[in-house]
Amino acid sequence: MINNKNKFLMTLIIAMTFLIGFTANEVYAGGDPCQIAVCSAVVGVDIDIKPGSDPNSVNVNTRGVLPVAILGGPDLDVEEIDISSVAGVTTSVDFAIADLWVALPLRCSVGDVNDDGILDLNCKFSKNELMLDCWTSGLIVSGNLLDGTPFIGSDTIRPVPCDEDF
Ligand SMILES: [Ca+2]
Repeated sequence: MINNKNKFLMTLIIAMTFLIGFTANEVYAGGDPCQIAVCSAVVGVDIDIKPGSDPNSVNVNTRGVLPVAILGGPDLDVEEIDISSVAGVTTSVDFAIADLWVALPLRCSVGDVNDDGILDLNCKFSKNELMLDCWTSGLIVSGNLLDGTPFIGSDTIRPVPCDEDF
């Protein structure tokens, strides 16, 4: 288990670096000046996969959509999110660089998914595009606010039906 945990942490760090680079490249591609102060100040956000479920059991053998909420809070007004910048990448306990595959949400809409009175951004990802398998451990979601500030957050996935003792 310690070995798997270390692998997971390594994957998380590499995937986050990868996604932040992806986000920064998007800013460049848009022709906007990416000021160092803005690019380095990454906002941490709360992600809730399958809102209302815990653990987040996801059938990796079926297609369909995976609902992923970016939870609004006192420090995050989800209406300030540039929806076109939202992207996800799965983390895996059996990490390989080739597994890093950025998926864009099929669609996102604003609504209060957890009934706390604060709006959330509810996105649907294609399970197929996320390349889910029995080694999937979670999903990292990144994007930009409309002012260019990047944000990132993650939540865990429990792939099913899978042998837990792989
Ligand atoms: Ca809410």
